[in-house]
Amino acid sequence: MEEHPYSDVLKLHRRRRCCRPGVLTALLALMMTALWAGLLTLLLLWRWDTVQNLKQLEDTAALNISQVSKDLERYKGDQMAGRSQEAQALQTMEEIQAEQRRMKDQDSELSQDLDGLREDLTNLKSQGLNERRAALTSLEKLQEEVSKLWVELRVANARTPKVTPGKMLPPTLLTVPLVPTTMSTTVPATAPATAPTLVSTTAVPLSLSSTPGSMCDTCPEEWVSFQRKCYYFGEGAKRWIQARYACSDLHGRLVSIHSQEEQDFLAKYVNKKGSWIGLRDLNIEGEFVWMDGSTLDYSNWRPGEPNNGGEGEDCVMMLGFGQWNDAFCNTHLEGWMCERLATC
Ligand code: MMA
Ligand code: CA
Repeated sequence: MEEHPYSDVLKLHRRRRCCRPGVLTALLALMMTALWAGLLTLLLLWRWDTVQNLKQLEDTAALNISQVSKDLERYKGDQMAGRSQEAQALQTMEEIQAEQRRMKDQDSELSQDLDGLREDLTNLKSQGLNERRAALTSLEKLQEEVSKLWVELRVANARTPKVTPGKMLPPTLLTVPLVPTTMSTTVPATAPATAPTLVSTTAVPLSLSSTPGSMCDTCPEEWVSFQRKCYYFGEGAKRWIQARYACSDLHGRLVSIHSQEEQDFLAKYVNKKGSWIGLRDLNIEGEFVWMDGSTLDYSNWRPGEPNNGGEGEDCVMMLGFGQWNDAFCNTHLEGWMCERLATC
């Protein structure tokens, strides 16, 4: 407890009046002591306050440090988790890549298998085609034989007039399956008594000299009848050989032209950009032969043709206006003309 300074002075004053100088000095000393004590107390208080503040600061700092270290740990934990996730993602990616590689391998294996299968299919197809062609050729030969026999039969019938014309040909022969066009159904009026010698090629020319008075003009659907033959006017880009096969697939063959009338009739149906016909000079240059083996007894060449131009021209086309031109056999022509014999 501090005393009011004025009270001390008053007391001093009173004591001055009442007391001696020794007492005054003592009083002064006391006062000084009290003053110092007060100051000391103040100092101590200030120091205590400071210490308290410091302590508080220390606590806060410690708290902050622990908070920061906790955050740091959490951050570290997060980082670790991130890293492990990253590693996991990397692993997954590697797995996906490996899977992709495996799939690629499988894919290439599959495409190889597919190529193999395709090749097999092509082989099978060409084998089938070859077999079919071989069968067709045999059939043509067979029909040639039948035709010979038929001629012989007709000759024999001519010698024995008892046989009536209706019974001369079994109906089955008139409707020989597949290729009736290749049949020579009659003997020419000037036929010798013995069987005539037929062309040595497998092809048999169409003979139109049928029984006098008979109406042989029956054609399959989409075929046009003209003078006892049926004609099919194919459309669609084809090389000469493809046109030939297209006709044989339709049980016919590329046309042979033997008269101006036939030429005029065909010219009405020719493709405007040209159509393949059954004439070519493949074996001997300049020696044109009809595919049915018949002789070249009529022609309608464009002036200047055949000229065997360019890389060589061995196949004959009818130009859009009817005249003929020898052309490169691999040219794709839009038109091709087939024929077969009309049935009676
Ligand atoms: C074409 C081709 C030949 C033909 C000539 C006529 C350029 O070649 O069609 O076959 O002989 O034309 O000019
Ligand atoms: Ca030509």
